[in-house]
Amino acid sequence: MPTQLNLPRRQLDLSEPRVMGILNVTPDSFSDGGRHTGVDVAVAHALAMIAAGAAIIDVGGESTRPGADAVTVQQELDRVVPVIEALRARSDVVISIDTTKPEVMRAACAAGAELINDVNALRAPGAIEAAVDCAAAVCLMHMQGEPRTMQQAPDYDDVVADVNAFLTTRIECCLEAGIAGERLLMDPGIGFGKTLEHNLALLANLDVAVPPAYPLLIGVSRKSMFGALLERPVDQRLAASVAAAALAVWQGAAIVRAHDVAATLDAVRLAHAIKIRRAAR
Ligand code: YH5
Repeated sequence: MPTQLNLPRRQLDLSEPRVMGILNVTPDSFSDGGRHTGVDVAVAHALAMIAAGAAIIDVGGESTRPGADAVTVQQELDRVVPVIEALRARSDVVISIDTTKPEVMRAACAAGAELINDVNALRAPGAIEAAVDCAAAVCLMHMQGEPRTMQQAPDYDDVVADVNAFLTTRIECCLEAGIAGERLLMDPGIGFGKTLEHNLALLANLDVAVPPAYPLLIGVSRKSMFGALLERPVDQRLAASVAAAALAVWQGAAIVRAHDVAATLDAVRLAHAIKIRRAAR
C-alpha cells in the first residue's frame, strides 16, 4: 500500500494514520446567533480540529445525509469558497472539498483545496475533467443510489464484491482520463445506500471491499449504523465511532473522517502502534 498521496504541489505522508476533520458549512451549522459571521465560526472550528491533530479539513456545503435536500451550485459556492480562502490564509492544513459538483470543485481548488472528496466518485458530467484540471487528489467513494433515496431499499447480491467492482471501474475511468493513481483514495461509503448488515460486512472485509493498491479512507463518525446496532442517538455515538475507526486502521485504513478529532486520533494511533508490531506468521 502506498504511503504517500500526491497533492498539487506537495505530498501527504500516510505512513501513519491521519484524521480528516469534518467541517460542515450548511446553514444549520453556520450560525452562533449572529455575533460572529458564519465564516469566522467555521474557521474557528477548523483551527480547533487542527490543534487537536487533524491533518485534513473536509469542507462540505452540500448535505449528503440520507434524505437531505439538494443545494444549488451558487448556494454551495457561497458557503464553501469564503471558508476555504479564510482557512487557507491561516493554516497550511490539507483542505478537502466535499462536493459532487464540478463548478464547486474548480472554485474550491482555486481557493486552496487540494483534495476532492466526492461521494459520487466523479460520476457527474464534467467532474472528471474538473479533477484533471485541478490536479487535486481525489477520494472515490461507493454509493448505491442518490442521497435523497439511497436508504429506502439498499440491495446487493454481495455488497463486498459489488463495492470492489464499482471502485475498480471508477479507478479505470480516472486513470484513462489522466488522473494518476498516486492521486487516488478509496472509500467503501459506509451508510451510503447500505443497511446495517451491509455496513458491518464491509467493515469486516475492508481488504476485499477496496482495491488494495490505493490508500483507504473510511467515514463512520456518528453514523446511523451505530443507532441501528446500539440504539444510541447521534450525540451518544462517540465510543462506537472511535472503536470503528480503530478497527478500520487495524485493517489498513490510512485516513479516518471524523467529527471528534482528538478522540479519533488517540484511537487510530493506538491501533497503528499495535498493528506495526504484529509479527509476520
Ligand atoms: C464518508 O463516509 N460521509 S457525509 C449521517 C450521520 C452522521 C454522519 C447522524 N461524507 C462520508 O458523515 N465522505 C459523508 O448520522 C463522506 N466518506 C467520505 N469520503 C455523511 C456523514 C454522516 C451521515
